[in-house]
Amino acid sequence: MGGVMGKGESPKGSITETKLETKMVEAMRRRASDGSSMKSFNNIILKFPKIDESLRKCKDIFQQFDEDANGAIDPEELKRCFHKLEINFTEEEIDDLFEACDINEDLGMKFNEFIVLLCLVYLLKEDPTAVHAKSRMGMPNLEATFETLVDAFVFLDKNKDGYVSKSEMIHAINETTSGERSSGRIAMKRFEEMDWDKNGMVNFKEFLFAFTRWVGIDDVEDEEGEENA
Ligand SMILES: [Ca+2]
Ligand SMILES: [Ca+2]
Ligand SMILES: [Ca+2]
Repeated sequence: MGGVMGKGESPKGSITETKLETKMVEAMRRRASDGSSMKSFNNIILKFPKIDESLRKCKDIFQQFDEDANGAIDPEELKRCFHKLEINFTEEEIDDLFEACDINEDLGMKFNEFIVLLCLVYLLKEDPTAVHAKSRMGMPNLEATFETLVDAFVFLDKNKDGYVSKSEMIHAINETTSGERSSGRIAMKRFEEMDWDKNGMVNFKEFLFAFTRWVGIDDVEDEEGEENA
């Protein structure tokens, strides 16, 4: 194994850092200083069903803000959504978020894109100078789920630089799956899925998109009837 953790792992240069990504990484580093309540990789896996359930409930919120019911939230709908949720982001910030989460570049937030966007808002909205408020966005249940996702990321990001590197992922896996090679292989495969630009580092946005795929959120495409799980 060539890659020992150290200076060489700095993401600078290998990642085109946008303003938004810089903010995201900074917010994650601040949050990381509070530590993680996760004790193991397994701990995260065990939380999947609950996270899945909570995110699916978010479909109501999505539909509420998809005013013309075309299955996507366009930039104007998003601005009204932020206004309604009292999320005081500037136009530029909203545009940046939209662009960052519009993965298929169709100028609309599909359900999975919207969830990632809201979770990034949750992370970014944290004001370190403010007294800890009960709720940042007025959606306590959903925010608890977002907190779990942030917490999981912080657990994986051992050196607290705001990115999960391949070696951190290996570390997390080795720590917990004593001898279980197959689950380690699966986890590595998942890491590779997360790491879109293949630079060996995964940021929180990539992590979230991967997560929506794992729990199957991205399969939820404007289905008509109710799903009976
Ligand atoms: Ca719409
Ligand atoms: Ca889109
Ligand atoms: Ca890291």
